[in-house]
Amino acid sequence: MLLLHLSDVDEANWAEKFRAALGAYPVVRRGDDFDPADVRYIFVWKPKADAFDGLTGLEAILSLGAGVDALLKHPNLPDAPVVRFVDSDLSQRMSDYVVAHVTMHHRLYTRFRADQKARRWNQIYPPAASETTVGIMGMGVLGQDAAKRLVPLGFDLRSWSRTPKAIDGVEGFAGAESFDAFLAGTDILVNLLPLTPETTGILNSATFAKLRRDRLDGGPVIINAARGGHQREADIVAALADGTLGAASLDVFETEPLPADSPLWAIENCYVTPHIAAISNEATGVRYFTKIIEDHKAGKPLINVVDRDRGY
Ligand code: NDP
Ligand code: OXD
Repeated sequence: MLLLHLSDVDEANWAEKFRAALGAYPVVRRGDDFDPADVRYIFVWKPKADAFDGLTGLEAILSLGAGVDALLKHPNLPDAPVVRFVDSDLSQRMSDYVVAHVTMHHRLYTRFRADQKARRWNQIYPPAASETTVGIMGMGVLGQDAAKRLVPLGFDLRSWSRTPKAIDGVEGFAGAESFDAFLAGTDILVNLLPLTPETTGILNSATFAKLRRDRLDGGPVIINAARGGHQREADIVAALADGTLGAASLDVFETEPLPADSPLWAIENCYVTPHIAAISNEATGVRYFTKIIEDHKAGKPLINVVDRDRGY
Protein backbone atom coordinates (compact mmCIF):
# COMPACT_ATOMS: atom_id res chain seq x y z
CA MET A 1 0.00 0.00 0.00
CA LEU A 2 1.20 3.55 -0.85
CA LEU A 3 0.30 6.35 1.58
CA LEU A 4 0.43 9.98 0.43
CA HIS A 5 1.28 12.61 3.04
CA LEU A 6 1.78 15.89 1.20
CA SER A 7 1.42 19.38 2.66
CA ASP A 8 1.15 22.61 0.63
CA VAL A 9 0.55 20.75 -2.66
CA ASP A 10 -2.54 19.25 -4.31
CA GLU A 11 -2.42 15.81 -2.66
CA ALA A 12 -5.77 14.70 -4.15
CA ASN A 13 -4.46 15.26 -7.64
CA TRP A 14 -1.25 13.31 -6.98
CA ALA A 15 -3.36 10.48 -5.46
CA GLU A 16 -5.60 10.31 -8.50
CA LYS A 17 -2.58 10.10 -10.81
CA PHE A 18 -0.87 7.44 -8.64
CA ARG A 19 -4.09 5.37 -8.63
CA ALA A 20 -4.22 5.51 -12.42
CA ALA A 21 -0.53 4.55 -12.70
CA LEU A 22 -0.42 1.82 -10.04
CA GLY A 23 -3.59 -0.01 -11.15
CA ALA A 24 -4.77 -2.43 -8.48
CA TYR A 25 -2.07 -1.44 -5.97
CA PRO A 26 -3.82 0.44 -3.12
CA VAL A 27 -3.12 4.17 -2.76
CA VAL A 28 -4.43 5.92 0.37
CA ARG A 29 -4.42 9.37 1.96
CA ARG A 30 -4.65 10.52 5.54
CA GLY A 31 -8.26 10.25 6.70
CA ASP A 32 -8.96 7.20 4.52
CA ASP A 33 -9.92 3.92 6.21
CA PHE A 34 -6.74 1.75 6.21
CA ASP A 35 -4.48 -0.12 8.60
CA PRO A 36 -1.16 1.82 8.95
CA ALA A 37 0.68 -1.49 9.32
CA ASP A 38 -0.22 -2.27 5.66
CA VAL A 39 1.66 0.78 4.33
CA ARG A 40 4.85 -0.24 2.49
CA TYR A 41 5.66 3.12 0.85
CA ILE A 42 4.97 6.67 2.02
CA PHE A 43 5.23 9.60 -0.39
CA VAL A 44 5.94 12.75 1.57
CA TRP A 45 6.38 16.50 1.37
CA LYS A 46 6.62 18.58 4.56
CA PRO A 47 5.37 15.67 6.73
CA LYS A 48 3.50 16.56 9.94
CA ALA A 49 4.71 15.30 13.33
CA ASP A 50 2.45 12.22 13.25
CA ALA A 51 3.17 11.33 9.60
CA PHE A 52 4.90 8.04 10.34
CA ASP A 53 2.83 6.88 13.32
CA GLY A 54 1.90 3.20 13.14
CA LEU A 55 3.80 2.54 9.87
CA THR A 56 5.43 -0.64 11.17
CA GLY A 57 5.74 -2.29 7.73
CA LEU A 58 7.36 0.63 5.90
CA GLU A 59 9.91 -0.34 3.21
CA ALA A 60 10.75 3.07 1.72
CA ILE A 61 10.12 6.77 2.24
CA LEU A 62 9.64 8.57 -1.09
CA SER A 63 10.45 12.30 -1.05
CA LEU A 64 8.59 14.62 -3.39
CA GLY A 65 11.45 17.05 -2.88
CA ALA A 66 14.90 16.72 -4.39
CA GLY A 67 16.17 18.33 -1.19
CA VAL A 68 15.68 16.19 1.91
CA ASP A 69 17.14 18.44 4.63
CA ALA A 70 13.79 19.06 6.36
CA LEU A 71 12.71 15.43 6.02
CA LEU A 72 15.93 14.16 7.61
CA LYS A 73 15.23 16.42 10.61
CA HIS A 74 11.79 14.87 11.22
CA PRO A 75 11.87 13.72 14.87
CA ASN A 76 10.07 10.43 14.12
CA LEU A 77 11.64 9.54 10.77
CA PRO A 78 11.59 5.72 10.55
CA ASP A 79 14.74 3.79 9.77
CA ALA A 80 13.65 3.00 6.18
CA PRO A 81 15.55 4.09 3.04
CA VAL A 82 14.73 7.61 1.84
CA VAL A 83 14.43 7.93 -1.95
CA ARG A 84 14.60 11.48 -3.29
CA PHE A 85 13.19 12.96 -6.47
CA VAL A 86 15.63 13.02 -9.38
CA ASP A 87 14.05 14.07 -12.62
CA SER A 88 15.14 15.60 -15.93
CA ASP A 89 12.06 17.86 -15.97
CA LEU A 90 13.01 19.25 -12.54
CA SER A 91 16.62 19.72 -13.67
CA GLN A 92 15.49 21.53 -16.81
CA ARG A 93 13.32 23.91 -14.77
CA MET A 94 16.16 24.64 -12.35
CA SER A 95 18.55 25.25 -15.22
CA ASP A 96 15.98 27.60 -16.79
CA TYR A 97 16.12 29.66 -13.59
CA VAL A 98 19.91 29.55 -13.36
CA VAL A 99 20.48 30.47 -17.03
CA ALA A 100 17.96 33.33 -16.84
CA HIS A 101 19.61 34.87 -13.77
CA VAL A 102 23.20 34.26 -14.89
CA THR A 103 22.60 35.91 -18.26
CA MET A 104 20.65 38.77 -16.67
CA HIS A 105 23.52 39.60 -14.31
CA HIS A 106 26.20 39.01 -16.91
CA ARG A 107 24.58 41.64 -19.11
CA LEU A 108 24.50 44.11 -16.14
CA TYR A 109 20.71 44.28 -16.05
CA THR A 110 20.66 46.10 -12.68
CA ARG A 111 22.98 48.78 -13.99
CA PHE A 112 21.16 49.44 -17.27
CA ARG A 113 17.73 49.39 -15.65
CA ALA A 114 18.90 52.08 -13.22
CA ASP A 115 20.40 54.07 -16.11
CA GLN A 116 17.14 53.87 -18.04
CA LYS A 117 15.14 55.09 -15.04
CA ALA A 118 17.57 58.01 -14.72
CA ARG A 119 17.53 58.68 -18.53
CA ARG A 120 21.30 58.26 -18.42
CA TRP A 121 23.25 57.23 -21.58
CA ASN A 122 26.25 55.37 -20.18
CA GLN A 123 28.11 53.01 -22.47
CA ILE A 124 29.55 50.38 -20.16
CA TYR A 125 30.31 47.19 -22.03
CA PRO A 126 29.67 43.90 -20.22
CA PRO A 127 32.50 41.38 -20.49
CA ALA A 128 32.05 38.60 -23.03
CA ALA A 129 30.56 35.41 -21.61
CA SER A 130 33.97 33.81 -22.09
CA GLU A 131 35.47 36.48 -19.81
CA THR A 132 32.84 35.87 -17.12
CA THR A 133 33.30 33.02 -14.67
CA VAL A 134 30.26 31.29 -13.25
CA GLY A 135 31.11 29.26 -10.15
CA ILE A 136 28.59 26.57 -9.30
CA MET A 137 28.57 25.27 -5.72
CA GLY A 138 27.19 21.71 -5.81
CA MET A 139 27.95 19.57 -8.84
CA GLY A 140 25.23 16.99 -8.34
CA VAL A 141 22.20 16.37 -10.51
CA LEU A 142 21.17 20.04 -10.70
CA GLY A 143 24.65 21.60 -10.77
CA GLN A 144 25.72 19.36 -13.64
CA ASP A 145 22.61 20.12 -15.64
CA ALA A 146 23.07 23.88 -15.16
CA ALA A 147 26.72 23.60 -16.20
CA LYS A 148 25.76 21.59 -19.29
CA ARG A 149 23.45 24.41 -20.39
CA LEU A 150 25.85 27.27 -19.57
CA VAL A 151 28.87 25.79 -21.38
CA PRO A 152 27.34 26.23 -24.88
CA LEU A 153 26.59 29.88 -24.04
CA GLY A 154 30.33 30.43 -23.80
CA PHE A 155 30.68 31.12 -20.06
CA ASP A 156 33.85 30.22 -18.26
CA LEU A 157 32.72 27.65 -15.70
CA ARG A 158 34.06 26.29 -12.46
CA SER A 159 32.46 24.06 -9.86
CA TRP A 160 32.90 23.22 -6.22
CA SER A 161 31.85 19.88 -4.76
CA ARG A 162 32.79 17.56 -1.89
CA THR A 163 34.53 15.03 -4.16
CA PRO A 164 36.43 15.85 -7.39
CA LYS A 165 34.47 16.03 -10.65
CA ALA A 166 35.72 15.90 -14.24
CA ILE A 167 33.16 17.61 -16.45
CA ASP A 168 33.93 18.91 -19.95
CA GLY A 169 34.34 22.68 -19.98
CA VAL A 170 34.17 23.00 -16.19
CA GLU A 171 37.16 23.53 -13.93
CA GLY A 172 36.55 21.43 -10.85
CA PHE A 173 37.40 22.36 -7.26
CA ALA A 174 36.70 19.95 -4.42
CA GLY A 175 36.70 20.09 -0.65
CA ALA A 176 36.90 22.81 1.96
CA GLU A 177 40.59 23.39 1.27
CA SER A 178 39.89 24.55 -2.31
CA PHE A 179 36.91 26.76 -1.49
CA ASP A 180 38.86 30.02 -1.37
CA ALA A 181 40.62 29.32 -4.69
CA PHE A 182 37.24 28.51 -6.24
CA LEU A 183 35.76 31.79 -5.00
CA ALA A 184 38.77 33.90 -6.00
CA GLY A 185 38.05 33.42 -9.71
CA THR A 186 34.25 33.51 -9.54
CA ASP A 187 32.17 36.46 -10.81
CA ILE A 188 28.71 34.89 -10.54
CA LEU A 189 28.29 32.40 -7.68
CA VAL A 190 25.44 29.90 -8.10
CA ASN A 191 24.41 27.83 -5.09
CA LEU A 192 23.00 24.36 -5.79
CA LEU A 193 24.25 22.61 -2.66
CA PRO A 194 22.13 20.45 -0.38
CA LEU A 195 21.55 21.90 3.09
CA THR A 196 23.71 19.99 5.57
CA PRO A 197 25.57 20.99 8.74
CA GLU A 198 28.68 21.69 6.57
CA THR A 199 26.85 23.93 4.10
CA THR A 200 24.58 25.85 6.49
CA GLY A 201 25.26 29.59 6.33
CA ILE A 202 27.89 29.20 3.59
CA LEU A 203 26.61 32.32 1.79
CA ASN A 204 27.98 34.81 4.32
CA SER A 205 30.11 37.98 4.47
CA ALA A 206 33.41 36.07 4.48
CA THR A 207 32.42 34.13 1.35
CA PHE A 208 31.25 37.27 -0.48
CA ALA A 209 34.49 39.10 0.28
CA LYS A 210 36.50 36.35 -1.45
CA LEU A 211 34.74 36.59 -4.84
CA ARG A 212 36.47 38.22 -7.84
CA ARG A 213 35.76 41.95 -7.85
CA ASP A 214 37.26 43.37 -11.04
CA ARG A 215 35.26 41.72 -13.81
CA LEU A 216 31.58 42.59 -13.49
CA ASP A 217 30.70 46.28 -13.20
CA GLY A 218 29.12 46.78 -9.76
CA GLY A 219 30.74 43.70 -8.24
CA PRO A 220 30.23 39.95 -8.04
CA VAL A 221 26.79 38.37 -7.89
CA ILE A 222 25.22 35.51 -5.95
CA ILE A 223 22.34 33.30 -7.06
CA ASN A 224 20.82 31.00 -4.44
CA ALA A 225 18.28 28.44 -5.66
CA ALA A 226 19.03 25.75 -3.09
CA ARG A 227 17.92 26.43 0.49
CA GLY A 228 17.41 29.53 2.63
CA GLY A 229 19.51 27.93 5.37
CA HIS A 230 22.56 28.39 3.13
CA GLN A 231 22.35 32.18 3.34
CA ARG A 232 22.90 34.74 6.08
CA GLU A 233 20.37 37.34 5.02
CA ALA A 234 21.74 40.11 7.22
CA ASP A 235 25.12 39.60 5.49
CA ILE A 236 23.47 39.77 2.05
CA VAL A 237 21.68 43.02 2.93
CA ALA A 238 24.97 44.54 4.14
CA ALA A 239 26.97 43.27 1.14
CA LEU A 240 24.43 44.65 -1.36
CA ALA A 241 24.50 48.01 0.43
CA ASP A 242 28.28 48.40 0.67
CA GLY A 243 29.08 47.06 -2.80
CA THR A 244 30.71 43.78 -1.72
CA LEU A 245 28.03 42.25 -3.93
CA GLY A 246 26.73 43.87 -7.11
CA ALA A 247 23.45 41.96 -7.04
CA ALA A 248 21.73 38.86 -5.68
CA SER A 249 19.05 36.53 -7.01
CA LEU A 250 17.34 34.63 -4.21
CA ASP A 251 14.68 31.95 -4.67
CA VAL A 252 14.89 30.59 -1.10
CA PHE A 253 14.93 32.24 2.32
CA GLU A 254 15.79 31.66 5.96
CA THR A 255 12.04 31.94 6.69
CA GLU A 256 9.50 31.01 4.01
CA PRO A 257 7.27 32.69 3.04
CA LEU A 258 9.68 35.63 3.17
CA PRO A 259 8.22 37.91 5.89
CA ALA A 260 6.65 41.14 4.62
CA ASP A 261 9.06 43.18 6.75
CA SER A 262 12.21 41.58 5.27
CA PRO A 263 14.50 44.30 3.86
CA LEU A 264 15.26 42.01 0.89
CA TRP A 265 11.92 42.83 -0.75
CA ALA A 266 12.86 46.47 -1.27
CA ILE A 267 16.52 46.26 -2.33
CA GLU A 268 16.90 47.35 -5.97
CA ASN A 269 19.74 44.95 -6.77
CA CYS A 270 18.10 41.96 -5.06
CA TYR A 271 15.84 39.73 -7.17
CA VAL A 272 13.35 37.79 -5.03
CA THR A 273 11.30 34.83 -6.25
CA PRO A 274 9.07 32.73 -3.95
CA HIS A 275 10.82 29.31 -4.04
CA ILE A 276 9.65 28.60 -7.58
CA ALA A 277 12.97 27.89 -9.31
CA ALA A 278 11.91 24.30 -9.99
CA ILE A 279 8.74 22.45 -9.13
CA SER A 280 8.30 18.68 -8.96
CA ASN A 281 6.04 17.92 -11.89
CA GLU A 282 3.11 15.54 -11.24
CA ALA A 283 3.27 13.64 -14.51
CA THR A 284 7.01 12.91 -14.37
CA GLY A 285 6.93 12.48 -10.57
CA VAL A 286 4.21 9.83 -10.69
CA ARG A 287 6.04 8.04 -13.50
CA TYR A 288 9.35 8.11 -11.57
CA PHE A 289 7.97 6.90 -8.23
CA THR A 290 5.64 4.33 -9.82
CA LYS A 291 8.65 2.73 -11.49
CA ILE A 292 10.55 2.79 -8.21
CA ILE A 293 7.66 1.06 -6.40
CA GLU A 294 7.13 -1.50 -9.15
CA ASP A 295 10.85 -2.28 -9.45
CA HIS A 296 11.16 -2.59 -5.69
CA LYS A 297 8.14 -4.90 -5.48
CA ALA A 298 9.83 -7.01 -8.19
CA GLY A 299 12.95 -7.32 -6.02
CA LYS A 300 15.13 -4.68 -7.70
CA PRO A 301 17.16 -2.27 -5.54
CA LEU A 302 15.94 1.24 -4.79
CA ILE A 303 17.65 4.08 -6.66
CA ASN A 304 18.61 7.61 -5.55
CA VAL A 305 18.67 6.60 -1.90
CA VAL A 306 19.79 9.39 0.43
CA ASP A 307 22.93 8.83 2.48
CA ARG A 308 21.71 9.83 5.92
CA ASP A 309 25.22 10.24 7.33
CA ARG A 310 26.19 12.69 4.57
CA GLY A 311 22.80 14.39 4.81
CA TYR A 312 22.01 14.32 1.08
P1 NDP B 1 22.78 16.33 -5.35
O1 NDP B 1 22.75 15.54 -4.09
O2 NDP B 1 22.64 15.61 -6.65
O3 NDP B 1 24.14 17.18 -5.43
C1 NDP B 1 24.69 17.79 -4.32
C2 NDP B 1 26.06 18.35 -4.69
O4 NDP B 1 26.55 19.13 -3.59
C3 NDP B 1 27.11 17.27 -4.96
O5 NDP B 1 27.94 17.67 -6.02
C4 NDP B 1 27.90 17.25 -3.65
O6 NDP B 1 29.25 16.84 -3.78
C5 NDP B 1 27.86 18.71 -3.26
N1 NDP B 1 28.12 18.88 -1.83
C6 NDP B 1 27.42 18.37 -0.79
N2 NDP B 1 27.99 18.72 0.38
C7 NDP B 1 29.07 19.47 0.07
C8 NDP B 1 30.08 20.10 0.82
N3 NDP B 1 30.10 20.05 2.15
N4 NDP B 1 31.05 20.77 0.17
C9 NDP B 1 31.07 20.81 -1.18
N5 NDP B 1 30.13 20.22 -1.97
C10 NDP B 1 29.16 19.56 -1.35
O7 NDP B 1 21.64 17.45 -5.19
P2 NDP B 1 20.76 18.10 -6.34
O8 NDP B 1 21.66 18.68 -7.36
O9 NDP B 1 19.71 17.17 -6.82
O10 NDP B 1 19.99 19.26 -5.54
C11 NDP B 1 20.69 20.28 -4.83
C12 NDP B 1 19.73 21.06 -3.95
O11 NDP B 1 18.88 21.90 -4.72
C13 NDP B 1 18.72 20.21 -3.16
O12 NDP B 1 19.33 19.65 -2.01
C14 NDP B 1 17.65 21.22 -2.81
O13 NDP B 1 17.93 21.82 -1.56
C15 NDP B 1 17.76 22.28 -3.90
N6 NDP B 1 16.55 22.35 -4.72
C16 NDP B 1 15.88 23.57 -4.79
C17 NDP B 1 14.76 23.69 -5.57
C18 NDP B 1 14.06 25.00 -5.72
O14 NDP B 1 12.97 25.07 -6.32
N7 NDP B 1 14.61 26.11 -5.24
C19 NDP B 1 14.21 22.56 -6.34
C20 NDP B 1 14.99 21.35 -6.21
C21 NDP B 1 16.12 21.27 -5.42
P3 NDP B 1 29.63 15.35 -4.29
O15 NDP B 1 29.22 15.32 -5.75
O16 NDP B 1 31.07 15.28 -4.10
O17 NDP B 1 28.82 14.41 -3.46
C1 OXD C 1 12.93 20.51 -3.74
C2 OXD C 1 12.31 21.84 -3.71
O1 OXD C 1 13.80 20.23 -2.91
O2 OXD C 1 11.28 22.04 -4.40
O3 OXD C 1 12.55 19.71 -4.61
O4 OXD C 1 12.81 22.74 -3.05
